[in-house]
Amino acid sequence: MTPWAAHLPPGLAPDDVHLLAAASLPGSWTARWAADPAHPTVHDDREGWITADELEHRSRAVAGRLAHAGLVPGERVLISAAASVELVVAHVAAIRLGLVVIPANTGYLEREVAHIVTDAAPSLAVVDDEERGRWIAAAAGDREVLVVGTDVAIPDGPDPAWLDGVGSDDPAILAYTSGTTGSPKGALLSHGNLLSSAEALRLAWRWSPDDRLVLPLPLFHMHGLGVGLHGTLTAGASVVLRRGFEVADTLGAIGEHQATLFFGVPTMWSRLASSGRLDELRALRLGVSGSAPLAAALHEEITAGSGQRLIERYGMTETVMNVSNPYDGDRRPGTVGLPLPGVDLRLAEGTDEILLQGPNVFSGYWQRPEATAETFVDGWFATGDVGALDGDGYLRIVGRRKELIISGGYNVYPREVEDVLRAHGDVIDVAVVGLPHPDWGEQVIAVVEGAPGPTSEADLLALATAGLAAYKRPKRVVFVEALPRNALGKVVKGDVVDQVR
Ligand code: MCA
Ligand code: AMP
Repeated sequence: MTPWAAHLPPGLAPDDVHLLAAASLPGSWTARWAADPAHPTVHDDREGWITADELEHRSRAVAGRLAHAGLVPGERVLISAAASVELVVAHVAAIRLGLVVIPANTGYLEREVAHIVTDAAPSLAVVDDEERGRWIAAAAGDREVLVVGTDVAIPDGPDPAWLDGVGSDDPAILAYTSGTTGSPKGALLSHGNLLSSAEALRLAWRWSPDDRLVLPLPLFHMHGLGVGLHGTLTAGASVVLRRGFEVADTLGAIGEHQATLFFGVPTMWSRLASSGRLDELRALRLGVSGSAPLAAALHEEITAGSGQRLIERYGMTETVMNVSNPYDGDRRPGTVGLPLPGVDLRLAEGTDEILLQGPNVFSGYWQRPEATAETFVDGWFATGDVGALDGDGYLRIVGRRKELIISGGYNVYPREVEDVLRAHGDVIDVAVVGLPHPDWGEQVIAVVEGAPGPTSEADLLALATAGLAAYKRPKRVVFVEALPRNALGKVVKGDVVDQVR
């Protein structure tokens, strides 16, 4: 039996599943808009609801302006803004035009933004902050980059001839991630990658036009964008955007809009559980957790307090969504479930590293053939995560081969933080590690070899504040006489954790 058959709605067989039938994201979305033009589609607090028809017309108009400004398919557009209807319209316009969207975290500082601009050479930037716009223009240097606000207030133009003309192999999103090693690289995802994953989730989670998602996740990472927004548009459903997560705001929106769906990272679920207001989630049809491990005890606490049996799932920037607990059948705490429709999964011999194949798996890193070659083993994508399968095929993530800290659902690469801190004169060497933490899941800690001066800790934190987005900054600095090293002189991170735990 196909391992993912367990995800399919009753009456549907694997042979009936055609994840790429619509060919591209616009192929899927425009069919939904035409089928029900009056459907309330996207909501924010400034504009209220816009219908499917309004989204179609507004994104068409913005696509006309972008084409009039000279943008052609394949050119990159960097988008960095808080969630809003305007942002969604700009994103959808770029996707319909065949532009490649680079979603960038709004918390990035100049160094982080400049790296992306230099690497990806975007022709257009959509930002909601003037300073970020100036950083982008400065990093672009002599190469011209058009910087606009989320309203894309530039002259109108006619409908471009190539509107909605992309196919499944055409690139859609360039998402920056450090991958298993090295400096941030752009993972290039095609329309087929994103569409197949959104379709798989639509089937597996029974996502229907009647669903209403409350979404406090940012739209600059795959969880909010590839799952929350694209999933909504592919299902012809409705999404209520929030500008961030806060317990009272989220619960208020869920109640006011009679939401049926809520997706969050474990830190959000843990804050909801601590609020004592889990009961307010009772009317949801489905709650989902992902991006970082959800503790089995928290999973059970949520079930007891809300009646919701959460679905935990596993995804990655490079592959969108891979594995999920099933909608029908056992949702097992401590596991991420079974491969999603279309996904093949196996564990590497000897290391148990999770390997993936499927229409959701990206084709490579932007202009990094070597990094791309390293991450594919005999045609399988090596995730850097280590897994174990139980007798029923449920996957448990038991470790990571890559050096990565996941704090509140955001990825922090120790090497990047270490490089920023090494600039300080008191630092002989530094190891950045993640320690277990009740709110963040893992907390970023810098362990410094060197003799501390009177202002060392404050100086180091100031360096971090100047060079790193807030979520990457160490929450604590610990000085040690010597970092633990192996016979080759290499710092042993596991021993560093034991040293400061
Ligand atoms: C904010 N801070 C953080 C984090 N977020 N520090 C560490 N880790 C974080 N995740 C900083 C703030 O800037 C602030 O710093 C201080 O910590 C306290 O902030 P607080 O108000 O508590 O934070 P918040 O604004 O409430 O944010 C917490 C959050 C947020 C809502 C959990 O981090 C968040 O939205 N996380 C989700 C990220 C996400 O979308 N991940 C999906 C990646 P200061 O005091 O200096 O100002 S996609 C992915 O992983 C794959 C594909 C997948 O499987 O989904
Ligand atoms: P990103 O690079 O932001 O796409 O993060 C992907 C990584 O998040 C994966 O490689 C996993 O290490 C981790 N991850 C995502 N979902 C889960 C989950 N449910 N449990 C444990 N780790 C997860």
